Amino acid sequence: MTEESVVVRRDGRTGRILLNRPKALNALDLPMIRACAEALEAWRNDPAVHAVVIEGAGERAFCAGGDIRAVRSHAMAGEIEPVESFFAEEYALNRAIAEYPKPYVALIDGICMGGGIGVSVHGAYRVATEHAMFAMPETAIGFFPDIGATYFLPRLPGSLGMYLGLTGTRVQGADAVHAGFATHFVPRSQLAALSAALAEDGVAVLGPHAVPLPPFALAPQRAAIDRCFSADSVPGIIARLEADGGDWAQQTLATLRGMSPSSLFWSFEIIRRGAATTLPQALEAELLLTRTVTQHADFQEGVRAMVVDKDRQPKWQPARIEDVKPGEIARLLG
Ligand code: QUE
Repeated sequence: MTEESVVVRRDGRTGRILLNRPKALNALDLPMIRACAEALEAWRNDPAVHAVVIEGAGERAFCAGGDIRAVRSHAMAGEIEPVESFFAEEYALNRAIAEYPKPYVALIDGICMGGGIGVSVHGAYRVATEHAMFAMPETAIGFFPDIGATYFLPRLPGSLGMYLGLTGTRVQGADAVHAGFATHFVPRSQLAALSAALAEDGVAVLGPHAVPLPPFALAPQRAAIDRCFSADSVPGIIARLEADGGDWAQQTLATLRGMSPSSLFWSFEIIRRGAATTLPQALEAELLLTRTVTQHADFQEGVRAMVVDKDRQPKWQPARIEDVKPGEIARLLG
């Protein structure tokens, strides 16, 4: 017997979507994306469904991302069609969530990265527990922050989004509300009660279940983040971090120097452009970039090193930020 990778059901006034591939940290593959999209369409005009609630199975993850391993295999085999379908349908789902006419609530109690952010952050309500962990770590695999991240990252406070998108820094628990990933902070111990209350009474119960936020852990770095990550290029960011010279700046430099240099450039550029576009335009630009980036050596090497072989020793080409040719990046972005 095979378990369903997405469990769709009605619960009181809510439609429920359970991402149910806990051994793969609920990472989204194409059948899961289609199941989510179909559920949303079925409930769109169903008067019995007042709100949609999405959650992840298991203790560890809401959703760790997309099935990037399959994307790499297809890309390396020259199979363009399944790669295109995966991203096109994933981004269409992200847009459908943003434009959904009913309240959409994500309950995030664990890892939420990449594609997991795509099926949560565009909804009206995102509940984070103290175990929630948000990150956009794509520069570590030679990819870029997609799923509409090029729209929402530039809309986070100051240059926080550029910082989080280039470094992949993790944002945990209540910090997710401070940063703008989540809207409500609810303790894990209260999540089952909240879930039941949502089914009974709808989204009005969210506020009363939320608890006050502790201070933002990134508050001490906010000024330096804005100063360094508002530079007008990747080399400009590097120069400002080098000029800063403090502990945070040195750690951030070391992090950036581990990422795909090419990926830093194309991610910087598409996040910068996303500040001035609509979400549909941002998703369209992301889809265009997937076509070239999935053919790039750094994407294939990055997924190999971080997801397939897990040696965490990617060999980037070029290996140094200083050796990236801006003209080649511009060509990839079209
Ligand atoms: C950086 C990433 C991803 C990653 C690891 C990184 C990513 C992604 C996955 C992932 C996680 C669990 C799975 C899976 C893929 O890992 O985007 O198939 O089961 O989706 O260091 O960007």
